[in-house]
Amino acid sequence: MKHDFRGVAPHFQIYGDLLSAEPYGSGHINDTYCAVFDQGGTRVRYILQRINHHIFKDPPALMENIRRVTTHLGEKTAGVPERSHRVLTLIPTREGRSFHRDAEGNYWRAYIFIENARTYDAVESPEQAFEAAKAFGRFQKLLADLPAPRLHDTIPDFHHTPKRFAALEKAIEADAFNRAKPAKAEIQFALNHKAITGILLDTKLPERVTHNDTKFNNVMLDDATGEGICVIDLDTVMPGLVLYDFGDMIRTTTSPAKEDERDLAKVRMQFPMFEALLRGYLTTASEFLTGAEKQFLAFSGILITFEIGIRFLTDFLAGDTYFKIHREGHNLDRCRTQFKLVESIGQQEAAMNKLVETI
Ligand code: ADP
Ligand code: GN1
Ligand code: MG
Repeated sequence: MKHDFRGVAPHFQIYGDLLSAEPYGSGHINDTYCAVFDQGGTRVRYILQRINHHIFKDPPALMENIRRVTTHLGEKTAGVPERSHRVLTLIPTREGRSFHRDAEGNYWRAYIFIENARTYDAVESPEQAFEAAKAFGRFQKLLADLPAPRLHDTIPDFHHTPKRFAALEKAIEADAFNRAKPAKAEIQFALNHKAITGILLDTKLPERVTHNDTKFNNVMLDDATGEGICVIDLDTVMPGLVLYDFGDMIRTTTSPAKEDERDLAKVRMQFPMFEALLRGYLTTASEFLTGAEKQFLAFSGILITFEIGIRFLTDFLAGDTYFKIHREGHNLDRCRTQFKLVESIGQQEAAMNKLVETI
């Protein structure tokens, strides 16, 4: 056991007896646990999370963002049935704070468990793509009037692709783990695409409150109806471009393969998934998107997939210190799927743009 997650639960305003607590989910960054409590004879689950403070350097600021965002979402959905199923709800500590700091300096938070819904690591149908995009679009819409001040940047320059590219160049040059050789083809692919990195930043696009990590397994789909019921993983909610969010939806919701699939023949952008994604997103986002934003919707998929690809490649070259890995070469495998997908989206970009124009 890496952390005393059982010892953490009593610090939150959760009543009854702790029955069990086990690691949960497949995120790359935080440590997530499901804690089960007996409350008067009923088993109630909660989510406990240790924030990765090596990656998120200012957890109190991050939690201030999450508190503000979840409060705003809660207010905007007041009166909606099953609100705590549709919006993440933080459980305060016994002192009324949004996080608990343990003796080792770890930061913890607790959430109401969203029951009768689940996340998927790979998309299974166009309906799922539609629902995920609709939920993320609604999320952006509900946060459009978040009162000032500006949210904290929980990771500065998170989607600054040219800076991500510069970090890759540094890792290639250092080659600290002698891994440039096995990654030769991927490094070449990355270098060949350097010119696309600045395209969105060079275009004047509005800054909005965005999620910034809209991968498919960060939205919970209702088990019974399939509805995109709740957007989760709010650590990176901060000022950004909506295209970062839509790009990451294309990246994770149009290919049938998992992010770490080794059989690259399975990796491809499926047009019907893109169409469903676009239609789902526009049901909620069309009322605020500008013409310039619409113009880059398809391209955002190429850019964000490339950006995450170079981040995996950088981490592989630098010795796997950022993303959790579960096997040797895991980050290189992930990079390969991303680059294969960049090619596949690129081949269909013109048709994707045409579709955007017709909707
Ligand atoms: P990470 O930043 O590591 O990706 P997430 O916040 O996405 O962490 O949580 C990891 C997984 O835990 C999610 O993919 C989801 O399956 C599950 N999860 C997170 N929050 C909840 C919640 N409130 N209710 C139910 N499941 C959740
Ligand atoms: C990480 O936390 P998780 O697993 O949802 C990462 C994202 C990447 C994603 C790639 C804070 O997301 O930026 O796109 O992995 N989150 C952070 O799967 O770096
Ligand atoms: Mg996640």
